[in-house]
Amino acid sequence: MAFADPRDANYIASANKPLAAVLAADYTALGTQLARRGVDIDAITKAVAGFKVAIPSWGVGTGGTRFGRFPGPGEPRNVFEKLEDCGVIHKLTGATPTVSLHIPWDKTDDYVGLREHGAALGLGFDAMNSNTFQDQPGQAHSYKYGSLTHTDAAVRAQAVAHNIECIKAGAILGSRALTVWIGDGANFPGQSHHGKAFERYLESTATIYRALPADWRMFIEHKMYEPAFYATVIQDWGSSLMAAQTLGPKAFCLVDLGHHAPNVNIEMIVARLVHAQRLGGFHFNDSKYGDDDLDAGSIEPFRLFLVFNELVEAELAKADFKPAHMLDQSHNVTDPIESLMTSAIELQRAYAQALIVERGKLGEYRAANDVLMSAQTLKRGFTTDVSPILAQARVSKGGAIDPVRAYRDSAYRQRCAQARPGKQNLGGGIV
Ligand code: RM4
Ligand code: MN
Ligand code: MN
Repeated sequence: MAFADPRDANYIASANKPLAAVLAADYTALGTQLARRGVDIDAITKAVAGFKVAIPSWGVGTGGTRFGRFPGPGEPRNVFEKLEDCGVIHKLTGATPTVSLHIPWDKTDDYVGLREHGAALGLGFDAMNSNTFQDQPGQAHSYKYGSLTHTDAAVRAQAVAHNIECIKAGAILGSRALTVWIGDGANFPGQSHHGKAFERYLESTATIYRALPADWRMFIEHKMYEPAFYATVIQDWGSSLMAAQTLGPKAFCLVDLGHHAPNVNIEMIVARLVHAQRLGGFHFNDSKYGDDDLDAGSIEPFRLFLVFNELVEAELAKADFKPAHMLDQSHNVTDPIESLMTSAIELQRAYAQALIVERGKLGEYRAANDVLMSAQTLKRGFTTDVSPILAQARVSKGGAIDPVRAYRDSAYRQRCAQARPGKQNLGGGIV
């Protein structure tokens, strides 16, 4: 089998060549269509080309469920190899210049080397993620009954110290944010005092907060349930917002799209957090039932569009509005590189669809209480096929017109399968 390096500019150019004429024709046709709506296609393409989303380091390996894990060929065996796969995603899509690390999964004794490895691949580092939802070998205290909110002060101190260690590692890497998600909660009524657990959370996170460098932010990630199945300490955006407002101006809320009850109106949550000026960022993924961590836009693309519609409104109202975009997905049955590239593109799609909404008209229909035309005007953005804009934006960044095809044709995965002989972890678990 012939291998090619999918990160190589010449390779990408040759992969693009046979597709360029069709793209040019489609782009021109879409441009004409949008011009009739008063929308300048090149301005949209430029905005899409500026869109960035971080890759979760834990996403490039095959995930798993609590029933099992089915490893794919050529999985990265350490954080350095994870970065290489992230480099492929970024070169082909032009949309993912940063990686979000998870400690201790990505722990290394050479953060300077890791930063340099990233720089050589064109990658920087987004938010650091702490992990106090699993015990690690040799750890003094167990997190079985909680971490930052544990009843025992020694366990809380250990969890706080871990978060501070994540900040220190991130400072070497050039990261500027810490994401805190805890699994703390209760499986049974009576197990935990809801009020006191939240107070312990505020006390622990205040210590972490004080360790943040001046230009850092802390993202508080809420999740309704799992692993605590009855009550989770930071279960919703209300708890998250209260915590952020109590902690101080560097604390923000992080919305993981999979962390809500089915049918919850997430775009409303986004609008409220924007209003409170506490929307820190997102973990994008999609889901049907729970925290499924499926590819962004794969189940409910309209909901994703509606979230981006709020973001575009916020962007128009405030030029420096820049929430952190991160993916948080788990790939069980697809090639992680393909899923992550596709997800990054789906986010750009939702962004482009939201950008082309005729907002002037929408405002007029709203003011006149023309409900049907308001709904139609908004939906027109969603039903427009913006694919040529996305492809053109990728080309402008040196990326591929068809990233999945270019990736498959390069046989990168097959090369990894040879170069990275199996680390066969057949146990269950989330990673
Ligand atoms: C959680 C949450 C966190 C992620 C872990 C792996 O459900 O989404 O963001 O770090 O999973
Ligand atoms: Mn998440
Ligand atoms: Mn999750």
